[in-house]
Amino acid sequence: MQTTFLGKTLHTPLVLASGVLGNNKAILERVWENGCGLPTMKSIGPAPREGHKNPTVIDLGNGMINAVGLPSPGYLNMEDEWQELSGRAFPVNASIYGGSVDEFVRVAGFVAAQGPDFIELNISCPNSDKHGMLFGVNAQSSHDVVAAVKKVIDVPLIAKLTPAAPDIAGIAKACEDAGADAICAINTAGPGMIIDIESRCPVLAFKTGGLSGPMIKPIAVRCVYDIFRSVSIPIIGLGGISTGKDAIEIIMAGATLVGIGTAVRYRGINVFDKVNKEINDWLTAHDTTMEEIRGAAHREV
Ligand code: RRO
Repeated sequence: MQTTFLGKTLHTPLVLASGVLGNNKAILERVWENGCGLPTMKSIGPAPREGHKNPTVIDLGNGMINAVGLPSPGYLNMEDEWQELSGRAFPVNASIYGGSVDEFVRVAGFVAAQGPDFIELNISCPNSDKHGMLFGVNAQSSHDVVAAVKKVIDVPLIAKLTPAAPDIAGIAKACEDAGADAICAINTAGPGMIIDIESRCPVLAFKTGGLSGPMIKPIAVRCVYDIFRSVSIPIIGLGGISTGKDAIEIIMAGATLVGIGTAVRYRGINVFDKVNKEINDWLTAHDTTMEEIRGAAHREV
């Protein structure tokens, strides 16, 4: 199921969501070999950062809550990773974050020079009061950071958005106007909180965290549906996609590519091959194609 995305040919329409499997070449290559068309790296930040204290990830059964806390070696301390990745045979999407427009620009400029196929601007992380989501909940700051980064890179830019924005379609439009080449929606939802009633304490050490997995799929589908109506750039749709039918649903909302994150934990690393097969089986049974169903939910009946 070859797909063209921003001028690149991907062997499948499935994307590994950022943050799920880290930045090691061997693991990114393994997901690609297992049917992922575009592996995304864990967000790279401006300085070394440990992340939050444990526990950082809790499985809630119908999804997960995480406050991993943006751990990163920092963009200047990844020589080994870039060296390894330079000889790769697969495409890579490098996710980055910053705490200011200047930091985003610095990290993006450096990372773009290391040869990723795409740069994903993470303006949507729920787990820091300083980085990420701060930008993506406001149209002006989203526009400003995209416009500034766009000036210093010639790699296609994908803006990753948060469902916490009151008007995600307006944010997507602001990113498109600033020069974003694609939108990725959604990052984790919330933030949420779980409390252990015996100890009477929030379970996560950071107290709050982003929600992912099946419980957020309707939010992701609504966000992609709204974004599709407000922009003409392609959308990577993700948020609770676990099966071929989930993928078909978000494609009908308007997604060109489909991201998978939490389902890697639930269905294993070959979830990509499984979902590709399920998409194909559904398309064959309905005698249709991906192109024909993209945005189908917008047609007047
Ligand atoms: O590292 C994290 O805590 C994290 C990030 Br950067 C993000 O973008 N989304 C998320 O759910 N967790």
